[in-house]
Amino acid sequence: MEKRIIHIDMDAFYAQVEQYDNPELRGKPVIVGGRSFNRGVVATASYEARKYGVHSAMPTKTAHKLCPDGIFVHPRFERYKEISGQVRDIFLSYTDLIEPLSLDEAYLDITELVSKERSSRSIALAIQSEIFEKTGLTSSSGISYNKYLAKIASGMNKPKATTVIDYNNVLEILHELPIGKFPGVGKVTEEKMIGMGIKTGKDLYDISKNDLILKFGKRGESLYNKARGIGTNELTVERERKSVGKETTFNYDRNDDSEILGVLEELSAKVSSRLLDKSLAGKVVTVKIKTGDFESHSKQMMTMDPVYTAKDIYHYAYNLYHEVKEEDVPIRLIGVTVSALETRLYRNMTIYDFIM
Ligand code: TTP
Ligand code: MG
Repeated sequence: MEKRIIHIDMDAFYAQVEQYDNPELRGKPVIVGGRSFNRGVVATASYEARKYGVHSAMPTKTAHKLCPDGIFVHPRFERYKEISGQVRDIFLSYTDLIEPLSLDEAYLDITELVSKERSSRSIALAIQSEIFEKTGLTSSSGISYNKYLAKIASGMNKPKATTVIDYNNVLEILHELPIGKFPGVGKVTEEKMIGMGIKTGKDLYDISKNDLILKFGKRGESLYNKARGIGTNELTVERERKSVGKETTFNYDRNDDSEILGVLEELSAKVSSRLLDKSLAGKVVTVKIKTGDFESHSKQMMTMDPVYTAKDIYHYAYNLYHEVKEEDVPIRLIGVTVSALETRLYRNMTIYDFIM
């Protein structure tokens, strides 16, 4: 069966996070990596710095030479992980069929979400704009009928792009693609291929399967397929979820209990509907807040019985909120999570349904 796979990849991920967190870096050549002049290596560079030829894995020393006015920043992995988690939660609100490849990229199988009214492109755009709304960061996506084509597509028009590869344009795109842009063709293979006169997808396409197997061993067949748009569409999906949570970041600090509790009630309802979807219930409720100066605090509580209704989750969240929120300390973020999950045997029914 034909599938719709999206590959999403954040634009200049580490550098964009640094620019988002430090507005004075926006629009400037930012180079994230080891700052040691002699031993440092560039992790990534903002698009402004890329204009000078700076790129990932380049020695910091070379980057200094190419871009003397570059702003060199040390990576903050915890922060990148945090944002990666936020992006993951957005993905999960669309589908469970997610295969993360690294902190900043993942495959999503959205086959089931596509309909006459909702194209795969519009789903990708919706996910990207939600990522932008919630994290302030731009991403690029590629859509196709298998994984490696989706990945090629997401890299084609970066940054801020949404690109589709389909049966009608696949060969044209692959023929023109530089050989090094084929997933799985690393630096070493790329050089070997260029040495053999294989510079583009078309050059690869023109070689027989036997010749490829002779020259590249086991990988020959996969290369033969890659030149033709043939590849797997099966995602290696993550393990079961261990918790379901939702959070909201306010656009200004808030201190009004009734206002915040209104949001907490909405978040509880969202967590509930996700648990209902999955026939799950959980025995631990956690409320997390972040104060105006970004201190995180959380409190959790075991429930009497596994909870999943909005009313029950909010009941615990309400009490936890009053334990964790300090008077006169405004907050920036509030979240509620249900964990220690178990499967409910009777889908969407409570014990009361049986009594009545
Ligand atoms: P990439 O997605 O390869 O690169 P990018 O997000 O910086 O830029 P773009 O996708 O727009 O081309 O990698 C994601 C992050 O992984 C990157 O921000 C930094 C880190 N990284 C390294 O630390 N070393 C590397 O060699 C590469 C390629 C990435
Ligand atoms: Mg990226």
